[in-house]
Amino acid sequence: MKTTKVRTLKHKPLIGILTNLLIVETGVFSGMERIYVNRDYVTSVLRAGGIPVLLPIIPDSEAMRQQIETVDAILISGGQDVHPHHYNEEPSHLLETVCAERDDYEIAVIKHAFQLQMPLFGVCRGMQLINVVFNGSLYQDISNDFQGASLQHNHSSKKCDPHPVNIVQNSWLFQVFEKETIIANSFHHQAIKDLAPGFLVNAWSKDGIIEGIENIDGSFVAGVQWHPEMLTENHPDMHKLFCAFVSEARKNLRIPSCKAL
Ligand SMILES: [Mn+2]
Repeated sequence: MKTTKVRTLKHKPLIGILTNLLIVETGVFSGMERIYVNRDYVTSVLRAGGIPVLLPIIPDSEAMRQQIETVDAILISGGQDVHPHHYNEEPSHLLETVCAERDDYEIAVIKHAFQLQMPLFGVCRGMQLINVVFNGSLYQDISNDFQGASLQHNHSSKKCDPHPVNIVQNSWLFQVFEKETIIANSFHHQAIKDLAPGFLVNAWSKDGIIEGIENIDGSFVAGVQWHPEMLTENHPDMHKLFCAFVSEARKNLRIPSCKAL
């Protein structure tokens, strides 16, 4: 018998997780490209009640549109520096690895998902890329470009000393945490310079780095500069953050049979 594949409110939302490219360095598959994402993203989405779906970088824009229309929300993972051409700057000597193919794909995904009013949440590079797509800019290297950076924002080990982050009242993020200060890990050498129009800062570090943004009007777009996905197992605040994103995705379940429920 033919079945109709329609998701309803009874289903968990599908969270599309944008992935990265890795070139295998050793062994029989040396030189081959792999598609991957850190497992923490998958685990955190599952723990928060979503179904993780990994979305590989694909160069065909029509295929990309179909690809992202299969999910209910997009989680933009961390990774390389965004190429500064995307915010009209030349590369500085402190720019680190970039991936043009990933930039192009993810910029197209963010634009199309936003047109579809699909919830978007960015982590680290993901937040920075959101800011760039909506016409903001970045510091290419905090230590060189941002006067007054006093905290260690770029830890080299997963077991870093976290830095505190102040949450801005009346923001979506404040509704999530219900507190003015949280503790965040920090693995970034870049940061937002000019905030994109239409967004507000919802989190600051004490030395003045933007640690979170959200859009003011319209469909849900937000991001944080730290890596909550690495913390959800032991930090209830970060689990709540993923739950809040998944609940935004749940609102977006496309449900042709909704009225019949
Ligand atoms: Mn930081």
